[in-house]
Amino acid sequence: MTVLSIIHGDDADGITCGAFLKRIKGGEVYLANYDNLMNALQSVKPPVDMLYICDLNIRDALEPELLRIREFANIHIIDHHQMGPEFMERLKKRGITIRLETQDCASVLVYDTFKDQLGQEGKRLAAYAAISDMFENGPLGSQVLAKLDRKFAQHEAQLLTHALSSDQTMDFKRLVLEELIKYSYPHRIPGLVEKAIQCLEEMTQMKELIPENAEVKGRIAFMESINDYSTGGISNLLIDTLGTDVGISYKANGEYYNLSLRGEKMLEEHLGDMCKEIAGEYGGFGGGHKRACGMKIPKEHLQAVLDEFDARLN
Ligand SMILES: [Mn+2]
Repeated sequence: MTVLSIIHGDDADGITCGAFLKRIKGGEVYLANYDNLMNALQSVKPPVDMLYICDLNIRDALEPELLRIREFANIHIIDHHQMGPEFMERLKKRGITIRLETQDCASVLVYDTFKDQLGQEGKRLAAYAAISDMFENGPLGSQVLAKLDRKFAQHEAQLLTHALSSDQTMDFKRLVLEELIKYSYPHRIPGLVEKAIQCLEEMTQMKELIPENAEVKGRIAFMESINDYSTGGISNLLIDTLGTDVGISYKANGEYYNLSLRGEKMLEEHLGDMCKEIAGEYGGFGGGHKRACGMKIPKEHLQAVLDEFDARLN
């Protein structure tokens, strides 16, 4: 059997999925993200005959690629990103297995699927991912955390979160993956603590830049990403700094804009569904969770898309 795992390589949840799958199934781990998932799938060729896909937004447009791969490989999707019900049905009919639960993070779902093989220490890593992804109150996540020393798990998890947010180089993400495969404690991963502290300083500096660079319209704060700061990070800090219900940050990427949206804890609207809908209307794609999601749209539609959020949320 030749196994390949395509996982979300940008954050602790995705990388933990990769570490779990590597431990149990061996094979290669491909660190993908929402942007290059199509390329990742296009690169899958025999002799791969077992493909896992985790913590990625599997959208309808990827269907032809999945069916191409299905000709020579079994495909298992374990995820917590929303997928269309009809799309899922079509994939299942072709023998693709899907475990999709939106109330827990992907690593907790992978852990739950293989818990006999991953053991008690695997639970510790699943907890880091749940905390990092803010799914620690999920039906399975809360069980995973129940018997752990909560503050210890939280601190390790946030070191991991912050280090990955400050260093998104492939070298560092690969290092984290290799260490998590060994069930290392995050604070013992070389350089990780320093990167985590650096992230706190970068967050502080970003907060100091927000008042003069952001625009507030009713419940939403908007800001174009400046320097290399992640759009998701800025969106969170917009809410944190300005007290709005929603933060939207955007960054040019070739002919497109990438947008990240974040919502405050009590937000009633489902931003992920909104992203999916609006992106579709403007020739892009998007989606995600209720309070954390994103989209990619052709450059010329940026203002129209921002106005659309303004109209829907204000
Ligand atoms: Mn996730």
